Amino acid sequence: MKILHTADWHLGKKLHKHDLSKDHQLFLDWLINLIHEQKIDVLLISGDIFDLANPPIEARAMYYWFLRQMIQLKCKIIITGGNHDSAQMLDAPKDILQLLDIKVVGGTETPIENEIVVFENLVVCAVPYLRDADLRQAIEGESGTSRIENVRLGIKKHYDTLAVICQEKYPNLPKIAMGHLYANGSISSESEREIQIGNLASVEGADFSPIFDYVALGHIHRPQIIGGNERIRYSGSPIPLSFSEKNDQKIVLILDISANKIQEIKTIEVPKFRELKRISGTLEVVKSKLIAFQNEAPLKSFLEVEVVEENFNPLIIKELNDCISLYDDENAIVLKHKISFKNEVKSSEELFVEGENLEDISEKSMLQKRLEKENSLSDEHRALMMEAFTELLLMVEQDDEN
Ligand SMILES: [Mn+2]
Repeated sequence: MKILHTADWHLGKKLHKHDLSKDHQLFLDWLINLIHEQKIDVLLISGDIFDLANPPIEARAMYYWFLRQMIQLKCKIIITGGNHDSAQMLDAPKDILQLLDIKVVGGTETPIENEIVVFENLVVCAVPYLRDADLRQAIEGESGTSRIENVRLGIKKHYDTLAVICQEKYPNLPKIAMGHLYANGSISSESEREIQIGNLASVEGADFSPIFDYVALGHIHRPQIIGGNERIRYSGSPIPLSFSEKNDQKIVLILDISANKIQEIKTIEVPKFRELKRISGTLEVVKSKLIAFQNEAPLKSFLEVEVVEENFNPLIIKELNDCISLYDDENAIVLKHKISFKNEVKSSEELFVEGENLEDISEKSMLQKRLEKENSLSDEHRALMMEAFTELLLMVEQDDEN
């Protein structure tokens, strides 16, 4: 039996206001072909199908188009909700999708047994992103030493409960757990939203019961193994979702199971449908690089332009802005640009370098910069304010999703 693990598609995602639907379409065409060629039996998508709780119509249409193509391939599909997905939105069509052999677990199920999917000789614990309320419920009556510890305990308890049920009911079958969470030691990029109290409440690889033969994780966009344990993995996102991922090799994973054991875990590279590149230098250098730029991928490249000049000169800023707005090339699109001057005298009040976009600054780094200016605050106070702010941020984001 062959199982394909992927996650973090983020359908509907825009990168600096630029639509990624062509990237997603090319990925899905490629994936359908791969599933067909490799005769995949089960497809696991570990959360963040959509980028937004209320995704645009085009993204929803693409999702259903994909599921429609999959029906012909007779591949079992298991989809779980991520922190970007609305659990209710994903779950809305679940009953009709179930009839088509597509299992959707947008949010936690009651009873918890409903998260267990048995398909031929395989058991899958389809655990979605566990929200604060789910975790509070999980550890009712018992608690750790801090809120951070409680989150970790809540997550561990959820998996342990499933592990006990699976072991009792299906002692000899291979078992896979899905999850959308922040695991300790994982290396994130810039496109994940912080979860679990600002990533403080991380789950350890060792928190997953050894009865799980494989843990198919989502949330972190770089593919990686957790805690040196080959059986606990993030597949990462199939397409780059931020410039920080421009050099990452994107992958999907294929597990080969026979004799009720995982025999092999294969990494399949996703082709690069679009290049993300940074072009930097003085204005003259950048201009000539832009003219000479050659594209090697099917879609136009996305460029990040960074001009560094010696001395402050407003005319250079204007010239750069004109150059960017007039740049119309069949090879590339400039998504963002900025300029800085090495010898610029900055006023102490100035928080941002010239040309830095507001959308590039996270809410937390904004507060960080503000707190740095408060000389009367102790480090402890600063840390407390940051923690409270992180919690508020999480509440606002979760509210957005519902
Ligand atoms: Mn994600």
